[in-house]
Amino acid sequence: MKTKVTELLGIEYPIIQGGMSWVAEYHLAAGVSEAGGLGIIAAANAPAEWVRDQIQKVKELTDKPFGVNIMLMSDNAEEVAKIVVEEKVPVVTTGAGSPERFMKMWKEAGVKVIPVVASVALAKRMERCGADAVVAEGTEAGGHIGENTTMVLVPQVVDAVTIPVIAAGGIADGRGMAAAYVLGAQGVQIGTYFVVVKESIVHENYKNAVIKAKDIDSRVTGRTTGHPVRALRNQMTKMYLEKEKEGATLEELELLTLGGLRKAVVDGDVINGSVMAGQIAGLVKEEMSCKELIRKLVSETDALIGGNGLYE
Ligand code: TUI
Repeated sequence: MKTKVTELLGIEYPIIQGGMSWVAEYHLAAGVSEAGGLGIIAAANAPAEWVRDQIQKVKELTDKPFGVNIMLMSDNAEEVAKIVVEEKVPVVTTGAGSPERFMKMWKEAGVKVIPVVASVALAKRMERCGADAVVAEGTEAGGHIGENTTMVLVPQVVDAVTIPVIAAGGIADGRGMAAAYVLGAQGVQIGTYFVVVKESIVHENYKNAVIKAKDIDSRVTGRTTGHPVRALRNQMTKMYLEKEKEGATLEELELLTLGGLRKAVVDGDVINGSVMAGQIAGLVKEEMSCKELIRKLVSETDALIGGNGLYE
């Protein structure tokens, strides 16, 4: 399954793992890379030295390419941006902002840069400042999201840039992956399904919540604050949405989500925590290894669209 994305990154299959805060640590990243995709460590809001340690641990487990995701709203994004260069990380993905300020440093160091974008405008800006590819992430995705759906965003980004486009948001099987190709993407980024794989260290309660979730079980909090976040509905999302409707202050709302992702991922508190997941959670039915999942995605996609020249 050779595409411009597999060539660019030196990987076997054009499947990259989402940079999920707290979830995307070295066991998962190494598992995805060893299975022929691109594993990602999420720096999120973690201390920079934790990120360095995670990078070194991935290198011990695999010789294959991997990446680090930098959450641009984080206070220590710059420190992590430098660590990526020092540790010779082959690929960086970014989220929740524009990585323009780090681009020159990364390009000079030979780091491949793949910003995650939720709009055509940002995709164009990223191409202009030297991005190697973009992930076009639809609002179906989990976590911090934009407004456009994947169906709408991907073909418009494909038309607007000449660099390869990787589709994200709502993809969890070969049908979604084949659809992404038909829309013009040359790879996919998958988050929600990787939450429940065997290599994922996420608390069992979180995995079970994703596996049990139905199509209508996610909610978007924070639309009024300008930071919309998709998570599975629970006591926290219910209270948050009620308070948002009542016009609560930013401080009041933040109290509800403070440390919420850690609560869910580490402590397994899926009632008060933030159980971030995409709308496609309804399609995620069982826990399997990274290898099994990637093999399943590739064989399903091949059966649908293999051999017709779309993977070029
Ligand atoms: O970044 C994501 N998903 C995320 S980040 C995140 S961290 C977090 N943790 C706890 C609470 C809240 C957030 C969780 N999920 N996806 C990529 C993405 N980027 N989606 C949307 C965007 C985006 C939005 C606006 C990128 C740029 C942007 O504007 C930038 C500009 O300057 O125009």
